[in-house]
Amino acid sequence: MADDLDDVTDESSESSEALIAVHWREEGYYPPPASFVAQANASDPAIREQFTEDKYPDCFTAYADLLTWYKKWDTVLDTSNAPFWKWWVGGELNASYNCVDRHLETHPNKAALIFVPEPEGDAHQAITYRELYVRVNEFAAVLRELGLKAGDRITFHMPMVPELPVAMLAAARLGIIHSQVFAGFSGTAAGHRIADSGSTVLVTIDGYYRSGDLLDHKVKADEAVEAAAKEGQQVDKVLVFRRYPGQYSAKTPMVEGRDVFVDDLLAAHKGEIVEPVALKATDPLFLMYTSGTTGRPKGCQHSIGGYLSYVAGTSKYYQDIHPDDTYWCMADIGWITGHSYIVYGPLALGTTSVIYEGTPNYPDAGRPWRIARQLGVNIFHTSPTAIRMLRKVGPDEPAKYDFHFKHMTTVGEPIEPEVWRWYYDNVGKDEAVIVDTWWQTETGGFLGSTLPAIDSAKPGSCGPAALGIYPVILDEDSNEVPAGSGKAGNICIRNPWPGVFQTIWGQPDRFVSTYYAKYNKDPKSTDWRDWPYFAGDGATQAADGYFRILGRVDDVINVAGHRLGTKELESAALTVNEVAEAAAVPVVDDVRGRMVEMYIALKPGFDASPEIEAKVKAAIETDIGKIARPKNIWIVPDMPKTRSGKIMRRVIAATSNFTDTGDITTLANPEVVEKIREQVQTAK
Ligand code: 6R9
Repeated sequence: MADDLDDVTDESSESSEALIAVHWREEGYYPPPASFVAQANASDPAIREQFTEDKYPDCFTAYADLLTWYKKWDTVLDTSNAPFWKWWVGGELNASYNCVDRHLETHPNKAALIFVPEPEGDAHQAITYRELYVRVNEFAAVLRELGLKAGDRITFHMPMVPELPVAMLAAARLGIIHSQVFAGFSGTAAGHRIADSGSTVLVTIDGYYRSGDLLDHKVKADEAVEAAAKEGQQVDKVLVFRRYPGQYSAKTPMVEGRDVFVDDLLAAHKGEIVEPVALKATDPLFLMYTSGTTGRPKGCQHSIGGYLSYVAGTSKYYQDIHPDDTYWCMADIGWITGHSYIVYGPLALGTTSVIYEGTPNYPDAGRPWRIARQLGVNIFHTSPTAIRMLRKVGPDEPAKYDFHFKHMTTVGEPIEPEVWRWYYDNVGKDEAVIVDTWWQTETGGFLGSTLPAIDSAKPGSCGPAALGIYPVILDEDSNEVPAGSGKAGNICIRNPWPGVFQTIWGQPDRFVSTYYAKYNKDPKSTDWRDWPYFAGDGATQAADGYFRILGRVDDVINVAGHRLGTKELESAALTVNEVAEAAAVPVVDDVRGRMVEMYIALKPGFDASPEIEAKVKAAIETDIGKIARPKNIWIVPDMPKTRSGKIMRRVIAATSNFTDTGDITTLANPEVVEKIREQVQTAK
């Protein structure tokens, strides 16, 4: 366990985002419009009383009852192997059945998914629940033929196309644990995740559109297989979906015996039915990799029963999803938001979920609003980065289109009150509520948010805790930081909830040390009260109980809502021969919220040059992907260090952000700070 304790040490907080948090003043309240309240799933404030601590954990049966079970649970929450919580023990269900089959009785011909390809001339494709049923069954038949069975892992490296949810639901039907890797990640990054999860099958696609370019995606699969092999994991089969038969895939090189086009395999399974397997509620549904302090990504393991009940419940009460809504979450299914709130939550509730292939501002900033108008979207869900971008490039665009949202969400990073108000006024047109939802890959679903018909929204704050979640802000000495004190601390959740991840795949000690060890005083305790969940975010709580999230307190940088580990970035930079030392720090950015700046010190005998910068950039793109591209790379004479030789990221971050470096007199080389400051700040 000790190995990974550095996930939460003081050194980690050296470069924390929370340190550079922008401090906003308290904002006014925005109550929900009466039209929204009149139709909301939860409009009676008494709902909170059903989730108070004295009714915990049984309160969550309201969420589990939204699902169809083969067998009901015997125990709501089993804490005997703390902090590896088990929800709905004894229960049996199938996620694919809950998201697909059961809706055939009530609305088989309603669209489950509407796929909007990026090229605007291409027609959108509505996939009804019945068609989804057929496609999921046929793909499940393919997976079964390959010999995959419950408990095996499968990796998807797929963009935003409907084949991805089909593949996820097909895997879930058989109990195969899926691990979807964001398509923007490099082949090498996918390879690490394949190896870590022990997948023998990779599912990919020939190509897809992104900002006007048709990207060759299959090439990444070849790199991924190679990278996985280097780590000792053999991939036996690569299944390739054809996005553009004829146009593109004719050129796709296929490795004999390993690579197969999915449509060739499907031909043998037309109309085949694969009965959903009754699985234990505590069995894993999927892995979702996220970045942490050490270079190795963490495969967050989510359960079938706990996770699905939590996303169904929060989709109902927080997203206010009704079966006849047209719901569009413009996130990517490669991230947890897409898993929970494009696929599993909305489909469990039997609504219509929109999948958009492209970027928000391609070909122009009116695209999202044209899609909303054309499809009659009434619930819209996106990130502050997308809102900032749309506001910047097309501030008046929304007014040009006749669309009407009743509900809008923001997720993934703090939203500035200015940006919030633009979203409210221009996109919501004074008709929509906004929920600012704070949560994480690890948490499965929302932790902090307003109940939209009950609580007023307050720009810049996510709101109070979600139903049945009891947060607390703790300082480094485990003291509670009181609400209204204006002080920040580490936000923790005092209790387990159904959506919480079960473990880090293959790294149970790291799971305990990263998330639970910091505030646990008795490692043997089986009482959940002894195991506060450490979220890794800095936060304050106002006197009204609303939380404001300030950013990460660990070595994670949240770029446009995507988590990047500083260690991952630094190890990539260190693969360049000339580089002696590397430090990644967060810098405030107008559009992306935060970006990465890399500081590099070279080995003796090398001089700074644009070529070395280019090599560092290329190394990061190869190892992680284009999303990790630094805003700036600074080749500096030396790194500011403590006497024990630790790089002082806090000092470097202050230089990048033009903030106060604090006391530097105890450094081993304080003189270098001034040199770096001059170099960087003059250049900016
Ligand atoms: C869902 C998701 C998690 C980290 C989290 C926090 C930041 C997420 C936020 C927010 C402020 C919000 N974060 N939602 N910060 N306000 N509404 O984003 O998961 O990719 O794991 O990121 O994102 O720092 O710890 P994930």
